[in-house]
Amino acid sequence: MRDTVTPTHCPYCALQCGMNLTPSPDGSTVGVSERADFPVNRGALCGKGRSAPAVLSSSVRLTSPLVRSEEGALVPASWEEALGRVAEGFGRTRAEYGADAVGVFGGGGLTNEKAYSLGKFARVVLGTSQIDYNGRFCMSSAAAAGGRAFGLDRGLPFPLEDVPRTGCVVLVGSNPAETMPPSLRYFTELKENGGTLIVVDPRRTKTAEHADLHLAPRPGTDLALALGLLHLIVAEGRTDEAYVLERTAGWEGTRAAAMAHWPEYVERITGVSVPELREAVRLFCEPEAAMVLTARGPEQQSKGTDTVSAWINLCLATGRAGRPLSGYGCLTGQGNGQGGREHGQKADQLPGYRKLTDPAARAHVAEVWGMDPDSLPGPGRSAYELLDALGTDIRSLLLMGSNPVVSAPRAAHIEERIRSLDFLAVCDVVLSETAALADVVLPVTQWAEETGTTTNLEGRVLLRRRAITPPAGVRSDLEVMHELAARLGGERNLEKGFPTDPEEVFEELRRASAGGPADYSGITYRRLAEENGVFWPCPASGDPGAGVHPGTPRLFLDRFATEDGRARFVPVTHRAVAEEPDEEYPVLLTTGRVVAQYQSGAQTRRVEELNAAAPGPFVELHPRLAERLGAAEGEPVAVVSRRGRAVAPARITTAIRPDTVFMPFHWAGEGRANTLTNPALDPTSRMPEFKACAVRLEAVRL
Ligand SMILES: Nc1nc2c(c(=O)[nH]1)N[C@H]1C(S)=C(S)[C@@H](COP(=O)(O)OP(=O)(O)OC[C@H]3O[C@@H](n4cnc5c(=O)[nH]c(N)nc54)[C@H](O)[C@@H]3O)O[C@H]1N2
Ligand SMILES: Nc1nc2c(c(=O)[nH]1)N[C@H]1C(S)=C(S)[C@@H](COP(=O)(O)OP(=O)(O)OC[C@H]3O[C@@H](n4cnc5c(=O)[nH]c(N)nc54)[C@H](O)[C@@H]3O)O[C@H]1N2
Ligand code: SF4
Ligand SMILES: [Mo]
Repeated sequence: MRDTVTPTHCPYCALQCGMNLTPSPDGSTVGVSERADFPVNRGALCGKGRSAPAVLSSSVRLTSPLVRSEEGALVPASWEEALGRVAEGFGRTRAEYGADAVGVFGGGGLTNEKAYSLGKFARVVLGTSQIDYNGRFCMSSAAAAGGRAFGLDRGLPFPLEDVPRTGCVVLVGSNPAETMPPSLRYFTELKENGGTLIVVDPRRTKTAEHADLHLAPRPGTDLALALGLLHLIVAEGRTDEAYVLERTAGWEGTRAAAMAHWPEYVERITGVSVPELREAVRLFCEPEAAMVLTARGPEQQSKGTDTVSAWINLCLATGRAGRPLSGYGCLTGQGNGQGGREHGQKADQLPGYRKLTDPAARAHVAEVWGMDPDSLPGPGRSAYELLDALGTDIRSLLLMGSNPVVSAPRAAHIEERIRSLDFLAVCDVVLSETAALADVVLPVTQWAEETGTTTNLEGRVLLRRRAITPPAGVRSDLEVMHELAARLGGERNLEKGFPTDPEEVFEELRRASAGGPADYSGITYRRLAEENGVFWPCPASGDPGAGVHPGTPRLFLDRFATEDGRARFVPVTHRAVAEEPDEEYPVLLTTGRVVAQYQSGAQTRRVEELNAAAPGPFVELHPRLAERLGAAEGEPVAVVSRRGRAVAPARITTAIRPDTVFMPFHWAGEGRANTLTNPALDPTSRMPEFKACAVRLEAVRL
């Protein structure tokens, strides 16, 4: 008899907590229970994970394709008609404007199989270079900085289980107490073991409450902060000279840049006092081993890449990378934030974390795809640039796994760009704010209804299993790509390259990734089921006698992934945020998350208990600022930037700097934080400055 309990993983964040699902006897609902065998969360789940089955229910989701009627309404249609319209829409754009006028926008929540197929679909079926995804808005700065320092980007180069055993952890702009609650245990265990926790955040968050030392810099000044710390490290003779000599390159330039950032100067820029800087250096340098972990705070800046480089430099100067229990890591965000950035939905990328501009990579992947490497398009635009080109260079868009009307910077402008498209097709599980603007909406299956792999923030590849039968009327993203390939490929039978069975897709992904930086070729569904996850790189063994590769939980212990095996210092210097406060816009706005909502809220705003816990947007501000404004707790305030105006109730707290306000970005409408945000892009990662823009506040008279 088939076991009715299915061990699987949460649909939301990159922790990818293990959970057991048990369908009710009639199959209409599914229960979540503890899955103690999965080591990352050891049974613990946050409220989002526990309530995730609510979004499987047909009362909140799409169960029929929708097409735009002549009167302009979205009306139910058959799959035949809906798919036909999509093929026709893309076909027309391609005929009129060329292949690059069709764009594709993907998501870091898509499984590896979907992300891989989407990248292939864009390049092989649509023949477009114009594909990017929401991961660009997520960890792209850390990825760029990690790549240039270590020669390889994997969010965490070690498993989370190493965290409690190190001596000190610096969490920079990361709030795991709200964004990955079960992971907080690793940090509290660190403290129980005698280690220390430093939290760098302009707000005293729930995470900061656990810190031995909380540094509250002005938003957008983490780069200066890291340079000030490095200055003190050098001045106090705390560098690890032997390590720097043996394992790194480029120290002199970085040392010189740090020496120019005097602690007093850094104090003026950041608002963090010199004694606090000294204390941070002491806590970080005294133990044998230490870690720096960054998240979106320092990364979502127009200098996010350099900022992360500054923190990596700190690790390299003190010998805290590529050694046991030491290192730099980025806490990635979305369910497949790691795998989704490896297999080709990024504008410049081919599967296996290969570069689209590398002739050898093109030749390898073209062979797997059965095509001439010369017909593979080149790199396209980054996410914001792609969205900004909608309705002009890009006339039609396929959107899979993102809700940019809520989550893109300068969202009112992006919404207008989306409305100006000739044709928009959206695959989603719910009618998101962006899907509501589509010409065709295709309702798809989700996590518990389909099998696929994700790669969590540690680089651990996991098997998410199908536990229940999807409702009638929905199809998987893989089926959608298969059907569209058939319709758009003409005589070429392109659908054969788009299997609908996820395992078959994974088998091809293994071959496509073989030999690349993110090598999955030694990983099979069977291994994933038996071993509870495998860390990449995991090459297939060429020699049958050699046995299987065990996977790589810890990277860089012997050498870094650069040509000479040394890590690279990258000299960086402080620069201001793209939009400094001035008389007209005197306050800095930063944005982020609350525990009970997820991202654009498309899924979690449809769950009753989560809405009860986090019913709507708010503006967090300091009592001094509130007083000046005449704002009272719970009463609406308007936040105005050069991009627009948003209104939400005041939440007055001393836990935030008096020169800064914070808004969560989970809501649409009047309280949409992204109406305000600045799309100034990092020159390397093309990350927008979500974490700092100049605003003014206005009291709203009721
Ligand atoms: N509940 C919940 N959990 C989630 C998500 C969600 O939407 N909701 N999303 C998932 C995803 S995709 C991601 S990327 C992660 C994000 O996880 P986090 O990075 O932890 O989340 P954020 O709230 O965006 O930002 C973290 C902190 O950065 C601080 N911050 C703001 N500006 C600055 C700055 O200039 N410098 C510094 N040092 N800090 C600053 C904010 O005050 C905030 O507390 O969470 C994942 N988990
Ligand atoms: N101001 C501000 N803005 C931000 C951020 C910030 O910190 N501040 N953070 C940024 C970050 S880090 C991120 S990751 C983005 C995220 O923002 P979005 O890209 O908007 O992410 P989601 O809200 O998760 O959107 C995913 C969409 O895909 C749907 N979906 C879920 N599973 C599937 C599936 O399997 N197939 C398909 N086809 N659809 C599916 C969901 O219903 C939802 O509509 O927001 C960015 N925007
Ligand atoms: S922490 Fe993340 S993966 Fe774990 S249950 Fe919550 S949302 Fe799901
Ligand atoms: Mo993210």
